[in-house]
Amino acid sequence: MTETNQAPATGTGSRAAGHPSSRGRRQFLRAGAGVAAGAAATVAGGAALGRPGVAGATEIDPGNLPPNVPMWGHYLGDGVDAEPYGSPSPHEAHVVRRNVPWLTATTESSVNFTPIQDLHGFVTPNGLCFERHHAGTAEVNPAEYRLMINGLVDKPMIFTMEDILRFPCESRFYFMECAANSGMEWRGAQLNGVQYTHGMIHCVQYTGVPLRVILDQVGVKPNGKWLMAEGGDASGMNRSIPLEKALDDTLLAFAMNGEMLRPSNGYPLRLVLPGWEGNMWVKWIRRIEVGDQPWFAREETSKYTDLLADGRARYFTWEMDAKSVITGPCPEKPVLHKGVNQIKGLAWSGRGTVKRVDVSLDGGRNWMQARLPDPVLPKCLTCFNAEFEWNGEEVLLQSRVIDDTGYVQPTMQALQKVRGVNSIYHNNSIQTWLVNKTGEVENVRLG
Ligand SMILES: Nc1nc2c(c(=O)[nH]1)N[C@H]1C(S)=C(S)[C@@H](COP(=O)(O)O)O[C@H]1N2
Ligand SMILES: [Mo]
Repeated sequence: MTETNQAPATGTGSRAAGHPSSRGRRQFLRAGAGVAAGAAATVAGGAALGRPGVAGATEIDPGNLPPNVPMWGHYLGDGVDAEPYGSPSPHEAHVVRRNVPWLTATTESSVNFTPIQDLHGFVTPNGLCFERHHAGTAEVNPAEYRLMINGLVDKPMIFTMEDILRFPCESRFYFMECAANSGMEWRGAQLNGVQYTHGMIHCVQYTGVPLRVILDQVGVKPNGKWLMAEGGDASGMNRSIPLEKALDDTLLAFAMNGEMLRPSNGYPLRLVLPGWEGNMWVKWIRRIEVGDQPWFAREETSKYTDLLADGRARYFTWEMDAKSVITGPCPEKPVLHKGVNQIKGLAWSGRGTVKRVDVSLDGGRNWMQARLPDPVLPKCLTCFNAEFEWNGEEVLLQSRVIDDTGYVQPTMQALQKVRGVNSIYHNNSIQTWLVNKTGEVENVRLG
């Protein structure tokens, strides 16, 4: 799975010679085939039906077709209270978080991925938000929960959940991306699915108390310039945070999408650092210490630093640079019919607001501007869409975001000039999907 395969015929020989302009651009590496099996099966299923446009419809009972009344119209359904906490239709059972078993040795120190190919709009449902734990999910009893604030403060304090809930709160939509999202793709196309290449991201509406409100209670001393946020899980994961960010838009969040946080996302209280790398969003937060310099904790020295092309390591890469990806078509969502097809995707920027998204059908030579349906919010996932006409030819799909700072999402080649190939974190390069002649979609690397 970690090997890449050189595409055998494409880009060389007589076919490419017939299209001299495309030579060179059409050299690419294909992703390993392991994860692709599911996608391939979907294509085969769709094709076997011989009815373009009815993707996913497997068996249709002719007795159910209009003007007949389908089975479910013949009897009383479940009443209210059948399910006090609702769940999705059993027909949506494929829309789940997934992990990559070979990636980590245990599930307690691991990650799973949001199925972004199956989501609509920019909000991630709570049960589908990817999880990243260093020591599993802490089972916190909110009645016994305490948040301590100490260090360079006038009055060290300990807060209960009841205390926290007495302060004025705010509700805001933010994306959170793990710095390791797309981290497996640095040396070439690896994982054949957008869930795996880009699924370490979620976007929910957080409700919480601005951290500045709580810091006001304890009074930060004039020499207090840094905070150390510490988790209450068995990993005690901690990160240094500059005071300016804490006083700006940082939240101590207790709710996501209208209900209390899920245990795996930090119940009952987590840090929300809009636009910044997921690792800093300390879950089950138990302590904040105020100091006059950063702590250089494990997660900001041995981990979450970026080895550059010149061999030096860059630390404190807080902001998540602008990034976008097409979530359909993608390896999990093949092109099922000729004619007009929809392109949909997600774009985001940790430095501000998405300004424009362009889409290419030819691997980045020509670009067309995608639509950005409302709302376009800062530090939040932004949907984009466009149409393309498919006539059965190969297409190299790409998207490229530009944010309101003027930053343009780079190609992998441009990124590697600065970052080399030994990076893990902060890969925000342009993704290429090859739509081949059967309509199947593959993760490929141009170059
Ligand atoms: N206490 C604690 N906080 C933590 C972690 C952890 O393991 N323990 N993981 C971090 C990492 S690396 C990420 S990407 C995010 C994941 O948040 P999520 O599980 O809500 O997606 O939480 C961060 N906060
Ligand atoms: Mo992370």
